[in-house]
Amino acid sequence: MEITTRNNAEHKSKANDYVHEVFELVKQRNPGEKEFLQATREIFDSLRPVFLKHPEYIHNGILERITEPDRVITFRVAWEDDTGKVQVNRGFRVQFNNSLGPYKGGIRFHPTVNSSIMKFLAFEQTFKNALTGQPIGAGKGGSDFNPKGKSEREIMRFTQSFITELSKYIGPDMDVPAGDIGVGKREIGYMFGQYNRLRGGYEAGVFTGKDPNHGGSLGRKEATGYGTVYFVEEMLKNVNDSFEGKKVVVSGSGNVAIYAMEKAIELGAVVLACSDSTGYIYDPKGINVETIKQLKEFDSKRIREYTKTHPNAVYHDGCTDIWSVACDIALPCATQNEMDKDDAIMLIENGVRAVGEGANMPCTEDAILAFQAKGVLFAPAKAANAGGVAVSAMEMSQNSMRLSWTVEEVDEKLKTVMKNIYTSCYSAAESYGHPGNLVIGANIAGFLKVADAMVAHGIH
Ligand code: NDP
Ligand code: 2IT
Repeated sequence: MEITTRNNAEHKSKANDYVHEVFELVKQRNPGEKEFLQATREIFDSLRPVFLKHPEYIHNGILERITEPDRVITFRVAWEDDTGKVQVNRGFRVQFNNSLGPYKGGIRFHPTVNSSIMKFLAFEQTFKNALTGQPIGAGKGGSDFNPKGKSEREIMRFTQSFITELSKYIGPDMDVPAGDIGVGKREIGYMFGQYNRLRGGYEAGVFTGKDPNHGGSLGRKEATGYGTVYFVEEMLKNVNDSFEGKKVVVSGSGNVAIYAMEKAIELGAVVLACSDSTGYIYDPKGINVETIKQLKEFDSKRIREYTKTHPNAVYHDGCTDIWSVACDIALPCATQNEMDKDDAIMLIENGVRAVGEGANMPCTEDAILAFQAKGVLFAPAKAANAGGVAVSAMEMSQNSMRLSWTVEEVDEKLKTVMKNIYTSCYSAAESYGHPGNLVIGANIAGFLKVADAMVAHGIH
C-alpha cells in the first residue's frame, strides 16, 4: 500500500514536472506571443491527468512535438491599390500538425493578424479537427490586410497576390484552406480561381467554403453557427433544459454570429443583442436576423443601421459592453479575448446559465474560471465551433466523390458530429477525474487522438 502511494506520488510529480518543463520551453521559444502562450497554457493545464495515466506520451516527447508547428510560412504580399500605389502586406500559413490528415483550417484577413494569433489558431485547430472524428490535420493562415474600405477589385488583386505565393504550399492532399474573419465565399472564389489558373487544372478539393454553385457544400455557410447551437443544446439537454423561451446574447454579426442567432431563434429563443467591432444593438422585441443578414452579408454596413428599420432597438457604442445585457445564454461569436473576467462576472450576476464559444478563444482564462466556479455550463470553442470545419471536411468528401449532398443530409451529419463531440468531451472529462468540465474534456479527447497518431507514425 505504502509503495503504491509512493509510486503514485512519484508519477504525479513526474507528470507535473514534465508539463512545467515543456511549458517553460514553449515560453522561451515563442517570446511575447501572448495568444499562442494562452492557448498552450490552457492545454497544458488540462493534460496533467493524461501524463499520469500514460507515461508513454512523456517518453515519446509528445508535448514538445505537438506544440512546435510542422512549419510556419510567412511571405510578402505586394499588390496595387485603385490609385496605382503599391501596397505590401504580410501573409502567413501555419501548418501545425498533419497526423490525422491534410492541414486544414481557415484564412483570416484582419489588421491584427500576426504570428502569435496565427499560431494560436492553428494550435487550437489541431485539437478541434481531431474532435470532429474526420481525417483532417490542422493549419491556419491569413494576412494583416484590412478588407474594410477596400474596393471589390482591390480585394481581388490582394487575394490573387496572396494565393500566388501560398499556392506553392497547398493542395487537396496537402493543405486545404477555408474562410475565417474577413474571408467568405467571395474571397475563397478569387483564391480558387487564381490557384487553378496557376496550376492549369481544376482541383476542386483545394479550398472549402466555396459557393455551392461552384463546388461548395450546401450547409457550410450555416455550419459553424448552427453547430455551436447544437452543441449548447446537447449541454442543456444534459440538465433537462433547452433553448425554448431563453434570452440569448450573441456577439459579432458575421458568419458565425448570424447563423448562431438563426438557429437559436428556430429553437424558440429570443436573441436580444448582437454587435460588430464598433458597437452593439439591443432589441427588446428580439433581433430580426434577416435584417442583420441584409446589412452585414450583402450591404457591408455597420450594425448601428439596424435601428433605422427597427425603431424599438437601441444602438450602443463599444462592442464589449454587450455583456451587460442580461441573458440566460451567451454566445461570443466575434473574436479572441472579447470577454474578460469583469464581463463574466456581470453575466453571472445577471443570471447567465450557459455560455457557448462560437468564436476561437473568445473568453479569457479568468472569465472561464469565473463561469466554472459558479456552475455556469461552459462550451469551449474547440468543441462548440467545430461544426464549420466538420462541414468543410464533408465538402472535401463531396468534391472527391464528385457529387453533392442535400442541405438536409449535411445538417443531419452536422448534428451527429456535434452530438458525438459533446459525448467524447463529456466522457473524457469524467474518465480523467473532472466530471462536467468540458474544457478539460475537449482538450483531453482531442489530444489523445492526435497523440496516438503521432506515436504510431514514429518520431519526427
Ligand atoms: P466574420 O468576418 O464573418 O465576422 C466577424 C464578426 O466579428 C464581425 O461582426 C466583426 O465586426 C466582429 N469582429 C471582428 N473583430 C473584432 C474585434 N476585434 N472586436 C469586436 N468584434 C470584432 O468572421 P466569422 O464569423 O467567420 O468569425 C468569427 C469568429 O469565429 C472568429 O473567432 C473565427 O476564428 C471563428 N470561427 C469561424 C469559423 C467559420 O467557419 N467562419 C469556424 C470556427 C470559428 P465588423 O463587421 O465590425 O468587422
Ligand atoms: O476556425 C475554424 O475552424 C475555421 N475558420 C474553419 C476552418 C475550415 O477549414 O473550415
